[in-house]
Amino acid sequence: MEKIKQKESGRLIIVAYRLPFKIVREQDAVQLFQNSGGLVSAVLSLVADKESAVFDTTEKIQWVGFSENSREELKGQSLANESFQAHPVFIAPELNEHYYEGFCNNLIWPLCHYFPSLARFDDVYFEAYQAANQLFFEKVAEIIQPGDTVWVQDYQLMLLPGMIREQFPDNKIGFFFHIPFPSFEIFRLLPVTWRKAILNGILGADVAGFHTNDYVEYFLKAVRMVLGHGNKLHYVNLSNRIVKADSFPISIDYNKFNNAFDDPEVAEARSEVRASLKEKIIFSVDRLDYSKGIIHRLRGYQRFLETYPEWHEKVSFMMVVVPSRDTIEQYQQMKSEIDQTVGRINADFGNIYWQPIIYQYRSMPYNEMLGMYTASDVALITPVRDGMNLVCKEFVASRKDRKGVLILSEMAGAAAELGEALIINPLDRQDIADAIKRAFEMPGDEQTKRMDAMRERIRAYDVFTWTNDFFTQMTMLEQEHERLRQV
Ligand code: GDG
Repeated sequence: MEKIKQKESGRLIIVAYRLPFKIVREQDAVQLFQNSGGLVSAVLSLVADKESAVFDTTEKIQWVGFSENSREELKGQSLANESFQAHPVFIAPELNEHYYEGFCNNLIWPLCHYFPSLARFDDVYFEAYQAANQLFFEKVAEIIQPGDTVWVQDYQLMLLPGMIREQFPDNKIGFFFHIPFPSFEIFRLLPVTWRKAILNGILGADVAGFHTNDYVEYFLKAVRMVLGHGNKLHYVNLSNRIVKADSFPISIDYNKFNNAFDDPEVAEARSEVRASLKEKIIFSVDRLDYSKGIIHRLRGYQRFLETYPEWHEKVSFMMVVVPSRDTIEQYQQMKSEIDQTVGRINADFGNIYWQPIIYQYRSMPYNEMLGMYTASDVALITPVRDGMNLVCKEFVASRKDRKGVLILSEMAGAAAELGEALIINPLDRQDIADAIKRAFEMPGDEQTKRMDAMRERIRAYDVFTWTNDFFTQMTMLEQEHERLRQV
């Protein structure tokens, strides 16, 4: 993609639920530990290189996010490093409980991941959602200047673009939705006033971004059905403005993962994994969540062991589950079901020489995770629903040796881009079992051919292209507005 020529004049303000660094209070001072997540590095690229930078490189990126520290703890402290100036939003614990745990994680998350039976509809949640979005708005209002561009992130802040637009109609506003936007039959389960507020909120942006074309279509249909605003292709015509809804498939730092293959620590971890496991290695890593399809994956693996006994004692499945929300009963139950299923499979099929599943409930250091990515024959990624899924892209990018097979759920946003993977239905255990067998038997040159195609696609559309693409669309839309004003 061609780099955007016209520089944005003002500063960039990111608004996300989380700040770009963890703040640790130490006696009189604070220490800032910058996150290494995708969004942080993507956003940094917008100001990194003066030649190609999209925003004013003399200004820090302004970042508005929820503070886990109290107002008193942060009083008088500078919350800036060389790249970011943080603006903490303080949300009282009870409000945050209803807003973040309640509306966001007990309602929007299950609905958008097609688990309506887990969704809790509670008026208190929606009131808290409005109140919390208002707190983020007040922080933005304190710092925004003419010419600034605001980029609002994700389902925790769907009302915010509308709030900003109302008070600051001339600033450019972007919005990006990181989880699946659901089909209309699911979206319409939301109470009428809530769904209107959500759509009007998102439409406050100039450009609303989603991972896939399907999500864009679902969003546009919801806008038509709920608000009655028609669209021409990706453009929604409001009385005084045009909003563009488009797909921007988030990606990763391809070079970082590709280069990791040669890192001595990664190479050492790779050798250790290979030496300690059987001849064929499968891995998976995900947060503990019902959307990730962990139980279905285990059932698929069990079916593989039942159907193809010739692979017994020759395969190790390394399954890492990263602890998440395990103080909530539903997650505890899920964890016990996973523990029991792993135990049963190991007991039924294993012997003193062979443990079919090596299961860890912890997060892994980066180098160890890369050792596992690069040592494995198969990445088994089976979410029952996932906005994008970055692990599969990281696996592919890390395979500088051009070997390995990706088995990927058709329900992950990434499946739209990675058609050379073995695409499976995560609810179909036989489909998973057959895909594992096929992966194990796949000739090396076929693995390389598939890997090359996927690697090239991720290389060409990495996370830096993703951000650049988004802001190119913002600029193009502004030019389109100019043209329409002159007609
Ligand atoms: C949302 C959407 C969408 C995981 N375990 C460890 C570890 N990780 C890192 C991975 C990867 C990231 O966490 C997880 O990425 P996902 O894409 O699965 O994302 P979510 O956090 O669920 O977030 C998702 C994403 O937003 C982006 O828009 O793709 O669909 O749900 O980067 O590497 N990293 C380390 N140890 C671990 O144990 N070091």
